[in-house]
Amino acid sequence: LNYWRKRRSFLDPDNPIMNRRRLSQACRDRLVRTPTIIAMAGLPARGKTYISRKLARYLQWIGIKTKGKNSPPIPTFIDVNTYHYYFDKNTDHENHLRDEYRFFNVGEYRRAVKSHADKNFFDPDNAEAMAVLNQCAQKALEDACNYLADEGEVAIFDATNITRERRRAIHDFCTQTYCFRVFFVESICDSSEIIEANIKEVKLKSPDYKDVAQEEAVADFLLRIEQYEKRYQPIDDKTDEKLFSFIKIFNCGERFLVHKIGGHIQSRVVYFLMNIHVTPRTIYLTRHGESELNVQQRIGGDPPLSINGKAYADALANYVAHENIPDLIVWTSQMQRTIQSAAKINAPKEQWKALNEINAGICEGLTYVEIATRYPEEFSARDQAKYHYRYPGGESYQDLVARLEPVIMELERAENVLVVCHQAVARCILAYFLNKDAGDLPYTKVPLHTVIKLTPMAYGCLMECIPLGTEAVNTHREKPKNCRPDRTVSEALNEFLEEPIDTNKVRTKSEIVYKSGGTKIETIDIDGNRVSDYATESDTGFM
Ligand code: ADP
Ligand code: FDP
Ligand code: F6P
Repeated sequence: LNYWRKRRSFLDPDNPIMNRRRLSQACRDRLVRTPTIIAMAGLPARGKTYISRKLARYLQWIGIKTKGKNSPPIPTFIDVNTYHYYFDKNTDHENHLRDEYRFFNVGEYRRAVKSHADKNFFDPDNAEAMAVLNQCAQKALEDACNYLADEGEVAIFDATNITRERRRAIHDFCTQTYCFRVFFVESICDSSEIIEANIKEVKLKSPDYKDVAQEEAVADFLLRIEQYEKRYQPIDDKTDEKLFSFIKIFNCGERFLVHKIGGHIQSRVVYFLMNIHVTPRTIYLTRHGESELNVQQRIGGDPPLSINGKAYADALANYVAHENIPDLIVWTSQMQRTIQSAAKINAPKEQWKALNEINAGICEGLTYVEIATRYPEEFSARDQAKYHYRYPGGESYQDLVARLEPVIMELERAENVLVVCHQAVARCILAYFLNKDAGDLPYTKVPLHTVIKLTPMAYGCLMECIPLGTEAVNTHREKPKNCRPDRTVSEALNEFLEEPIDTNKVRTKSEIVYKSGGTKIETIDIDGNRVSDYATESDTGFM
């Protein structure tokens, strides 16, 4: 990626980037992994931030880097004269927590300078305010480009970008100062009901309207939109904007206009944007009931349900009947244990091969103790990089995510769905909805006999865990402290064995019976603690 790095040596004629820049645009566009700036466009309250968040989450999940380890910290203060950003050391921790920040939202940059802005701040005749807005946009774009020059593959630049002049500046900066691609996503909406609902759902919670009464805030935001309307020039392919790559989304996906799509990333983005919707719905996720191999702590295989597992199948059918979910569809894998778990549910069912459990290759049917004994190097290699580790003859979590992408796309298109799947598969699906990193994903606790209810919200996902009150073993294995590849077999085993090695006796510390807390519906985390009702993507308590 050094290749894309510029600026410092931008004026150096020997700089290979300059040479690359001399390559024709056509040649550059044929490169598959050219970093891409996705620039949003549209009036306020048109879902730009919603789309940015969702897109960033999707791209990150499919393995396209849309944020770095060092995501841009949010400045606490900007001196608009010197154009210096100040970062309060005390907020480092907070900034770290905001590592979920996977796109560059100009509103955040602006709020760092002017925390509360009313309609007057957005008046096009307010030259001082316009200068601040432009500087914030410029700084956010520079940060986005620096992120791409460093390590990112996609950076999402979330601003209104409503004038042709601004879009031209973005395009030229990204393609000429850097060698990036630019893709505009414009959201257009003329439904006053949608706009008012959007304002009520998200804008009233903005720091801009802290301590402002609801009615006053809605009225002010509508006037803010009017200020923007004075300058608004939609993307126009009758002007020189015909050279740009863009998608226009009309009224929440009622209609699309797609123009000059360039490359792999843009076509995936377009496909994703054409599948998402904003209709309220709930996704129910559960693992199958306890299986006969779960009882023996063996992984994989295609076993039937245990006695406890059958009780869960009854409890699940009962739960679904009581929830009264409109037009529910049930998806299972093609393995016995999920099909049996869903058998008694009164709803249409579909089997997906893509939902089958991770294939553990040569380790299928073994206990973790047996794997550690027979294949100690494999065992520790897995815990060193569990997401990327591929079982010999089997799969990795990364493979699983690729296999599950069509399922996620269908989940985006669907309304109420119950997915009955497996431990590793459920972790991948949860990682998508809860924005989990690849490092955390394979260790997410997803207990048996628990329904996880996911309700997508404007900027996140509400998660509720509902244990259905039937006992099951715990199949979760913690990451060992010592994952060195050179550790001995006995070190590997003693790390998680309760008693001295006796490979005939299949008993590990993780073989603790998980007792669920009755049938009362409550929002809890896996350790039994209550979590807040609104679980944002980063604040789910679900680890
Ligand atoms: P903006 O960033 O454009 O000011 P937000 O993203 O903050 O707007 O608005 C969020 C709201 O937009 C959510 O309530 C969401 O349901 C809604 N929304 C999502 N997609 C669209 C769309 N394509 N058009 C209009 N509204 C949308
Ligand atoms: P946001 O909704 O993200 O808060 O309301 C429009 C707004 O963003 C303002 O808050 C922000 O100052 C502005 O957009 C930034 O974008 P522009 O510079 O493109 O107007
Ligand atoms: O133990 C149940 C199970 O679904 C196995 O079939 C599968 O191999 C395993 O969980 C996945 O969990 P982990 O990746 O933590 O081994």
